[in-house]
Amino acid sequence: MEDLDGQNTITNVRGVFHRSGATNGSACTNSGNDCYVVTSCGLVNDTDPNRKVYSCRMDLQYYSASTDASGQYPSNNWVAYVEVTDGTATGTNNALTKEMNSVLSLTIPGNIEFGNKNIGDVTTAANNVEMSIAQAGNVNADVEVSMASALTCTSGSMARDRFKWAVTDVGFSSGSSTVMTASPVDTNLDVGYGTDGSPSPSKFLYFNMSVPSGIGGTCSGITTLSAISH
Ligand SMILES: [Ca+2]
Ligand SMILES: [Ca+2]
Ligand SMILES: [Ca+2]
Ligand SMILES: [Ca+2]
Repeated sequence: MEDLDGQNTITNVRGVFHRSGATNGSACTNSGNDCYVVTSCGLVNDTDPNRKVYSCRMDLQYYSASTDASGQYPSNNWVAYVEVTDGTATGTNNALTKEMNSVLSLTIPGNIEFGNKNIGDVTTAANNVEMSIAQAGNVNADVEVSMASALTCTSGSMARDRFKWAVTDVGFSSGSSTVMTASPVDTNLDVGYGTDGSPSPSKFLYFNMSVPSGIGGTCSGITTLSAISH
């Protein structure tokens, strides 16, 4: 920035990066969701005696509100506001705008472990597998579930329809449990947006199984879970 009566008369630069709809705009209160304030940015003299170079570092949170077309606030954008204070005159300011991109990301555990089971066992709400899936981006997200093939056991195999998923804590026999399919199905899990108080809200996905006869040993297979926009 430039001040025509000399770089030394520039006393402070305040930087704010905020969502255009944030409460109080450029006078907003610090929040990882929609407002980042640096009250005194770094100032370095330029070789030009009328100029100083400023830097306002802001470490953005992954849950910063998205404002692009598929974001949380598509009609908003983000405003980079810079206010310069001079020892002898009222501060001046300038602002630039930018969209905050949507980042689709969930933390999904790597394993579904049923543990030891006997032939004929059918899981219930009391012993199903409860998988916690947490927000890791800034998009309201669902999970798609699929199982490409049967599970292979030490002897025999377990067909896909021996496994079900649910978004509520119910057993295999419940009407709210859905049989695994080869093609991905939207669970509509609805993992919400993070906030300062709860940066990674999570939801549970429940897995149930019914153990057939004619198998033995250890069974394993691949269930695919993918994050999609809600
Ligand atoms: Ca001045
Ligand atoms: Ca926008
Ligand atoms: Ca349970
Ligand atoms: Ca959906």
